[in-house]
Amino acid sequence: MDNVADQTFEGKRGLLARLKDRLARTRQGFSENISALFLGAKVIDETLLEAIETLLIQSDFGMPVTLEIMASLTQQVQRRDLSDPEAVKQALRKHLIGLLSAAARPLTLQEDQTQVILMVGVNGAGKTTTAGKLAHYYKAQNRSVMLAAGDTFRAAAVEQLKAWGLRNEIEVIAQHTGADSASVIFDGLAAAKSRKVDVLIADTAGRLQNKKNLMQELEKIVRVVRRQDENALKNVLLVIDATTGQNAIVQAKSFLESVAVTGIVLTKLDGTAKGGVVFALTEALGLPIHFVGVGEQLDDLKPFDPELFVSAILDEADHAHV
Ligand SMILES: Nc1nc2c(ncn2[C@@H]2O[C@H](COP(=O)(O)OP(=O)(O)OP(=O)(O)O)[C@@H](O)[C@H]2O)c(=O)[nH]1
Ligand SMILES: [Mg+2]
Repeated sequence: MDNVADQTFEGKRGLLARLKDRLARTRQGFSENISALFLGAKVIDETLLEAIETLLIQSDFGMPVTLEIMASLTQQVQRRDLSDPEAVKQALRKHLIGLLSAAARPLTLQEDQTQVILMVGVNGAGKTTTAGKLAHYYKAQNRSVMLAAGDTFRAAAVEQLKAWGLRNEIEVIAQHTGADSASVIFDGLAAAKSRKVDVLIADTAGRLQNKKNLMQELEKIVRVVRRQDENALKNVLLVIDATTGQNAIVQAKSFLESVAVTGIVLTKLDGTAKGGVVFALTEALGLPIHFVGVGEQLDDLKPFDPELFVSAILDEADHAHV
């Protein structure tokens, strides 16, 4: 079932139930602890606030975000705006949604021309898988999609992307291993334009001989595509593996130095107990989070929805707030 259909069919309640299911690890790491903490607390005191702070740090929210949240909660407690632990939980919820709201932005496609979505990121982050899932996402919205196998370095990369092409029943433009990556994507865009395809999703390598080579290759791809059609490349998506925690931020910054990244896809949220990394990334990079990956199947890519996400990690009942 596709995203668009299941949003209208199941409604937000069903989506929350499914997201909570996929975020089971974060629920064990963060949600269950926070639920227990609020259930156990009778009054607001230092112990409660310190326990929240510890949990935020353990869940990879990062120091800047943790300190900001704690300052806000403490201030509200001192002003006597919050009367009981439940009010603290609601204030936390509101604050968390606020932190993410600016970052949640759907990835919109132009109507009138073929456009390229370039996937970049370190090896193993989930670029190829996300390219396959994105193709499914846009096909479900009745957009025509092609894939370009821009990872010409890793031996099995082309076959892996072709498998996603088969699954989606769409064309994959590819050359042999060792071919010039920019030329594959150039061919892909030429083919996509001549067939009036809406979107060409271009995979790239996550590792070359060294980091400098990789960055030069990505710069060349951007240069070549822009020269071919200056309006085609509106989206360069940095794919980040959520399970790498705070390391993800360091890696992301090194990409931002070379490539004009426009947004983030955060993968493997189903595999981490530390969903707090979403907040740390938002604060550190200031880039929109377009999608989150919550599994390895075709429909395991979801547009990022802060309210659903916060409800899922605060382990709220499925009927609450949605
Ligand atoms: N559980 C889970 N696994 C994922 C997700 N996204 C990707 N994976 C898995 O992560 C592994 C690496 O994914 P790839 O798509 O091959 O990563 P890549 O960035 O293309 O890696 P390179 O081609 O080596 O640069 C695969 O086993 C994927 O199935 C996700 O959202 N959840
Ligand atoms: Mg790959």
